[in-house]
Order: sequence, then structure tokens, then C-alpha cells
Amino acid sequence: MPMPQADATRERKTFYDKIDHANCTPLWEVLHALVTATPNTPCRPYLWNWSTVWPWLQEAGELITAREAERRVLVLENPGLRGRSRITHSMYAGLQLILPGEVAPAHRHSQSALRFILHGQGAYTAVDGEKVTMNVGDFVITPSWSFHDHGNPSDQPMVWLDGLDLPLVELLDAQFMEKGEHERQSINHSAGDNLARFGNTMKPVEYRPRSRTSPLFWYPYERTRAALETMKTHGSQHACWGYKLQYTNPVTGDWAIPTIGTFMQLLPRGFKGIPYRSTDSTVYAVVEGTGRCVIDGESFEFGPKDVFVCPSWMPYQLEADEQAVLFSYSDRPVQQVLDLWREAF
Ligand code: 1HN
Repeated sequence: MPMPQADATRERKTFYDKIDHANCTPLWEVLHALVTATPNTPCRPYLWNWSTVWPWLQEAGELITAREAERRVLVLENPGLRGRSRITHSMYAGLQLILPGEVAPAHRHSQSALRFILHGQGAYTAVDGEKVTMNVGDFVITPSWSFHDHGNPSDQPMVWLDGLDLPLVELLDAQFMEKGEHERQSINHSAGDNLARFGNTMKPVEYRPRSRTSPLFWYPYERTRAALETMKTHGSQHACWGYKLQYTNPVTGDWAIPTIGTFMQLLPRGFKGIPYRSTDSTVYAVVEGTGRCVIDGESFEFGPKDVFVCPSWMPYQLEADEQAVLFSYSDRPVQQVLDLWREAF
């Protein structure tokens, strides 16, 4: 005869308590939460308005120096992941301010980083002995385990979006970090060298890859923007994403950063996208234009320098009033190489 439900519950509880002491636990109590029909992300849709965060960045500039902070950054924390320094489950995002005359000292780490320039011009980042001066819309790579420092010799503040694979590397317990011997690394290549060597669908004959990360680490906006405009003139637009390019390693044709997929897209004036979803939660930064992203029925109005996040598998629609240009990044390369990535529209 089966046990009455109350007795069964009590006996099970006693059993769970007993095995708990030896770090064992019954799967059947958690199975349905572990293996769900569709992604069950804690990540929520959200938009950070430039007009809200810019005064806070300026205030941070009065509270602490870049040298003292090491990096003066306001972390963009997903509202569903507060306290965990991340904008999606797998990706970090922050807004970094560097004021005229400041230096952010050299270090290196196993996390890969991207910089996407939102505001100002004339600050530089130095990567492995090469310096690039950055402008709004430029995409810059700091490869895993490369020394990097930043400086601002210009007369205006500069802000960029930092994107890192920090949560992914943390999950894998593969973090390493080292401070540079000197605050600034010595520069042995002039600005523009990198673009000349790798940015023209050619490469130096002696080049031998040292990693999967693109040897081109500066993708100026001018070129990306021109490519999108040309696509618009000659091509047919996609119903979800308008005209969209992904940044590549020019030598292999693969992703520019092995753990972070990076993209730029153009939505023509009046564009109304159909709903799209994919398993890679995606961070968007607006370069130009205005419009909205409707995520799971909620509308987020965007303008230049705003940042917003579309969580895994939630349907979203992109719309442009004025022609819009959007940068985005996600963990898509990781999901694809593991055969996990899905999209639907
Ligand atoms: C980092 O190295 C930078 O180099 C910015 O500018 C943000 C956030 C977490 C860990 C390392 C930078 C970072 C970071």
C-alpha cells in the first residue's frame, strides 16, 4: 500500500537532511528547474540612457582619478543580475571615463576586452607596444593576455564602452592578471601601422598567428560606416536586422575575438524590423540615429550613446525613426563552436 502523502514528505525530508551533511542532494527536486524547455535566463531587458549616465560619469571624474581607480568605470549591471558585475549572464559591460591628461596604467589579463568609443576623441589605448588614437564609433580589441594602458593627451573627456568576457572566464576559473612593470608600455610602432599591415585584406609575409584573436586591433568607424552605406545602396535589407556586418579576424575570416562576437548594423530611416530572437543575449550601443527596441512587448526608445540589452531567446524588434547605426556584442562565437547557438524569426 502506498504511504500517505504527509508521511512520504516527512520521510523524504529526513532523507534529504541525512544526505545533505555529506554534500549530496536529490536531483528530482531540482530537475525541472535545471532542464527547461527554453532558456530560463535571469537577464532582463534594459536600456541605459546616455543623458542619465553622462552626469554620473562626470561626477565620478571628480571623485577619483583614473590612476587611483586603475580604471574609472561605471559597471552596467543587468537588473536581473545585480551585484554580479555583468550585463548578461556571460558578458561584462562598463562605461570608462578618461579625462584630459590622465593615464590608466598598464596591465594584462586572460579576459579579452573590446572598447567601443562613445564620446570624445583623441585618447589612445596602447596594445602590445602599439598605440591607437580613438574616435567615436571605433571598435578596438584588447586581446587576452596583452598588456594595455590608456591615456588621454587631448583636451576633452573621453568615454568608451568596455565589453569583456569576464563572467565566462570566471565560470571556467581561468582568470590570470598581471600589472605592467611600468605605468605606460614602451611604444615601438607608430599609430596606423596595425591598420596598414592587417586592414587591407593583406598581411605581412612574415606574420605567424600567436592566438585566435585578430591581429588587427583597430577597426575605424569610417570604414565600417562606408561599408554599411554601400550595402544599403546595392543590397536588399534583412527583415530583422536591416544591414548587418560582423567584425572578423582578417587573416582567418573567423570572429575578431574568439569569445565575443561583435557586429555593426544600419537600420534605414523608418525601418520596422520583424521579431527576432537568438540564444546569445546581446548588448547594443547606439552610434547614430533614433528609434526603439521592443523587447517582449516592452518598448525602449534609443538615441546616440545609449546602451541596451536583449536577453537570450526573448523576441525583439528594432525600429528606426532617423537612420540608425548600432554596434552590438554577445557570446555567439562560444555558443556556435559548442553547437548551442539558435536563432528564430
Ligand atoms: C579592464 O582591464 C579595463 O583595461 C576596463 O580598460 C574594464 C573591467 C574588469 C576587468 C578589467 C581596461 C575592466 C578591466
